[in-house]
Amino acid sequence: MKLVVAIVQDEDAVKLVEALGENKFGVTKLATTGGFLKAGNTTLIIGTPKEKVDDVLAIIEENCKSRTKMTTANTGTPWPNGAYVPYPIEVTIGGATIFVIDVEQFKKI
Ligand code: 2BA
Repeated sequence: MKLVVAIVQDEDAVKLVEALGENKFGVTKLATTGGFLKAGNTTLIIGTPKEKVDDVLAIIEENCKSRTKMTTANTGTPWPNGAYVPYPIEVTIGGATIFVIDVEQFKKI
């Protein structure tokens, strides 16, 4: 048994959950926040037999796109008045960030 933890963009989450459900995978959806952009994203946890992990990864790949987003960063050195000046930067957010974890026990009580 494996646990697939997939952090995906909110824009892709609904159709990804639908596709996983259509393929009979159990999935739990969590509303999460990225540490860098401090914007909402979605984390899915999917428990699955290890021989089905590749199927889960293929469904994630089919349903998640990478996108660029603009954000702001502060300059490294402050102006004489002590203020940091924000400037725009573009970041590429991956289609999904995925961890595959061994499950020691799986029980439904
Ligand atoms: P965020 O932390 O909001 O990061 C969004 C995107 O910003 C990242 O996309 C990356 O392109 C960029 N980024 C992140 N940290 C950066 C930094 N220190 N300097 C410059 N750019 C930076 P992804 O790498 O595709 O990550 C998408 C989301 O997946 C992340 O949202 C975070 O929620 C999660 N994530 C990524 N790597 C992770 C990890 N090692 N552990 C846990 N969560 C992770």
